[in-house]
Amino acid sequence: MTTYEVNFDGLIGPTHHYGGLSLGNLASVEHRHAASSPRRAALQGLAKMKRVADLGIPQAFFPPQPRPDLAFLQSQGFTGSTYEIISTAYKSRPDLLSIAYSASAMWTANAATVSPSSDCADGRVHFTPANLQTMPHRALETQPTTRTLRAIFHDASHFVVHDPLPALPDSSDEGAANHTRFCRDYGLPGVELFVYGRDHSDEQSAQRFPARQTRVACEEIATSHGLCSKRCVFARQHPKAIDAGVFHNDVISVGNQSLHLVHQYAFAEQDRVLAELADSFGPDLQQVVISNQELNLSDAVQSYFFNSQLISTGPNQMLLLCPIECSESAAASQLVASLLRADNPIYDCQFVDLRESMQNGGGPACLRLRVVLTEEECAAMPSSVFLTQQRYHELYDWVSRHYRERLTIDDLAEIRLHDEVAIAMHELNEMLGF
Ligand code: SUG
Repeated sequence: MTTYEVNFDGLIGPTHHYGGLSLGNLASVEHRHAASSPRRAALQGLAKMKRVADLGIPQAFFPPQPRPDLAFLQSQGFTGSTYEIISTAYKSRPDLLSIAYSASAMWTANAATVSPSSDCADGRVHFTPANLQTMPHRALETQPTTRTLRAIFHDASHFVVHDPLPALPDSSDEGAANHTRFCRDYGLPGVELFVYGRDHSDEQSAQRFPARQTRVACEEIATSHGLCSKRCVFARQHPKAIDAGVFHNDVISVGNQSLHLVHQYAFAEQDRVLAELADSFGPDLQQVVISNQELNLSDAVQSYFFNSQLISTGPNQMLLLCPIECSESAAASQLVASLLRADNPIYDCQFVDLRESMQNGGGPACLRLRVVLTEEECAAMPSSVFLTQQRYHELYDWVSRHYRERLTIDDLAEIRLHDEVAIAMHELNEMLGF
């Protein structure tokens, strides 16, 4: 039976803006309160999805979450009509209004951790929605994401959608952005790498920026998914990397099937981690360590090279879908050229313009959740989640008609924006039949 890696991208929402909400994410802080273009953002995201779909890779999407989250503003003490809540929040706490309007659910690599059925003891696909408890704007995503996953993966004979871990600092979880699966073929059992930034017994934790994932969270997920302990590796992020702006592991390491591209400073005790992975997987795991000399941490974070999508297009054939920023960085371009020359499965590199998302710290890989599914499991999901040619055109048209070309923090105060978004979301729900 054929097994696919299905990419679920987040359809970028109509309130995409630059709130400067993520400490430790350099791009988010740098673009704080700059004007965004929700329309351009969504069309860039759609173009990326189409490009992957056109390669013959199954491409699906999650709709944007309802915004603003009025319940969040009410929980912060704002009362009255919708208009009163929005206008008083804008005057007294614009930061909270920005949180309530955040479109951050677009970065679906943070939606959940997913283990394919071939890795799990009960032969079902397991999902744990991420609690995203470190950042208040991201924590708002967890419940709607859980509902979306349960709606799509509703067939209990194939899928288990767990409750998110408790929203406590000790079980802080950021989903697939800190999880990589290696396998010889998608349908065969794999080795799952879980990456965390904080541990109880950690003395050398990162100093400057928050470490968003804990070891406990990783272990609990591996256990509840029923993974074989011999096929799990746990690794702590290098504190130096976190402090250089590597707030998720997918900013410093990327893996697909039996290829792992990893920066020299991705992990603390890197030699031990790579040896454990090789032991668990077998000698045919190809580990390509990129030295700090080839691409220093600052260039890795600026170019987001490691946030490229490494896509299998055939047996032992991979395409690297890089952010366009990599073509503008001398070090990243040289690295791409040398990878293309070297003996590895990468035969092509394409650049994709996702600048609107990148300016908030989200590259190609942040925008997608990888879900490995057999044909039978695929057939157990509603087909409306897939991006067909027709759906692409419908969504393109929907975005073009409803999204603003420009959005600033001050615009969030307008009740007109609230109403426009409500109309757009209503039309989307009708179109998708959700
Ligand atoms: O959590 N940015 C996101 C970017 C997530 C990237 N995802 C992965 N690496 N997988 C974050 O920091 C910025 C929002 C703002 O500032 O308005 C933000 O949430």
